[in-house]
Amino acid sequence: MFNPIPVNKGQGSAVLSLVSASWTLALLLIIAGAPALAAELTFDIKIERGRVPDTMRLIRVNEGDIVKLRWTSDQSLVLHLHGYDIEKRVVAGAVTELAFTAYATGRFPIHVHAQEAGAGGHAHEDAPLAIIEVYPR
Ligand SMILES: [Cu+2]
Repeated sequence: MFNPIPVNKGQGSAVLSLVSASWTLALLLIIAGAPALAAELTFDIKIERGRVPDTMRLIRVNEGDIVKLRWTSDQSLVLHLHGYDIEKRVVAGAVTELAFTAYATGRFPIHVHAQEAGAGGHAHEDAPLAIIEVYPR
């Protein structure tokens, strides 16, 4: 009579921990579900004499991703991400982060605006510095 009691206790707690483990797993799947769909992506991009290395000129992300572009440049300049219409001043030698959520799909060029350019100082006839491609999910 005294033997089955500790055995039962052991089985009971094993079942309980199994149940709580599957609940933990279910919760983890629910919590991880949303971030698994949208990634947070950081790109370090170096501008030298107004140019980005060819390997970094095309940036591919997916719709909904949180995109962080970390720029460094040997010259101070202003970046313009078209479509999203974000302008960022990059000061030579400092890291400047241009962050956005890729809610719109398509192909979006990043242009350099001369630092001293006023409201009308676009120079879009130049090839883009880099291109962001946002793919639909
Ligand atoms: Cu522009």
